[in-house]
Amino acid sequence: MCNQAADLDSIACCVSLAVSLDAAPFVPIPREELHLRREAEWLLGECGVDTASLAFSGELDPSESDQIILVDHNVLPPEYEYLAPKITEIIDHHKDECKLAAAKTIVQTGSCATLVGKRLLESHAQDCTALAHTQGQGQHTLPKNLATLLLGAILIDTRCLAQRRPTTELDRSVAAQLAAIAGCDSKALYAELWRLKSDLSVFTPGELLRKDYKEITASRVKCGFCAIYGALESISGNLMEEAQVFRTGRQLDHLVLMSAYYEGEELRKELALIPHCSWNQEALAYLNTKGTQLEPKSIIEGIQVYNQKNTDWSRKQILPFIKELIG
Ligand SMILES: [Mn+2]
Repeated sequence: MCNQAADLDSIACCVSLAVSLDAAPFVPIPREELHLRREAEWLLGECGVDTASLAFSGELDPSESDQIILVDHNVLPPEYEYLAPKITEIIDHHKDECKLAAAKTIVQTGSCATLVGKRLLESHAQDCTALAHTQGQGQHTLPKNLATLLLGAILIDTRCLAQRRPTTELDRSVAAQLAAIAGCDSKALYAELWRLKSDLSVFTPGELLRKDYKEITASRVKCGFCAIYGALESISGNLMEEAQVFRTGRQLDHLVLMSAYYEGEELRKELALIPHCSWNQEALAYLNTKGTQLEPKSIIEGIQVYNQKNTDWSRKQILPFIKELIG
């Protein structure tokens, strides 16, 4: 089961693990929203994964499974909390906030696909050794399409292994092993994935908000986080008005918009809080004490947009801070 944002990392981990274990990959978003994740949809196609083989929300009752493995998250979203007794294993790279009794592999790597890739490379290597013993032959490696799928996720999450944080040595070593199996040009694969991910021109503001979304609840305060891969100013249409509609529709107390984009070679990040309210100052001050380095940048439709000077941090770091604040 992948996380509620169902980004490429999450989907790649879920699909490759499910194929390897002969299990059902569960993607907890509506099927019609997969097309918003163009890079994921494209890479699945390139890797020969038929999206008909994936189960989306409403298509499968995960509680009917005896065993569920969580990938790319370690806390169940509120609507899936009832699955807690079924969770047998967790593979994740987010901050460990897990209260579930399950086998855990939680390591803060750049991409969860690194951890799933490591697992699958090891299990296939064991199969290979077993085969060599019984049959005295055979290189039994991870299938090329799964290696490509996982490699694509690592490249997107680590900006082609170039970003200082969160890229780790483990990301580099697993990516190198996967690239050798995939036999593709990592730079070209990354360029195409990034192009698809950052081309926002094909989406309405409402779609951009739904494209990469996570939600938390703490002390009955509900807060949503939209990740957007482009400068907020560059988005045509009434983004902030749509964000207000989105917030009201999901009954959120707060909505955080986080954007990331390149200006030439420079990575830029922005953050905006919706609605405009007194809580915002408290949140900004708290985030800045943690090192987020937010500075006023511009005002869009009456909403203050902040420049996030600490570009090493993404939603993975910011979300737990907000959870601490409201919890
Ligand atoms: Mn991830």
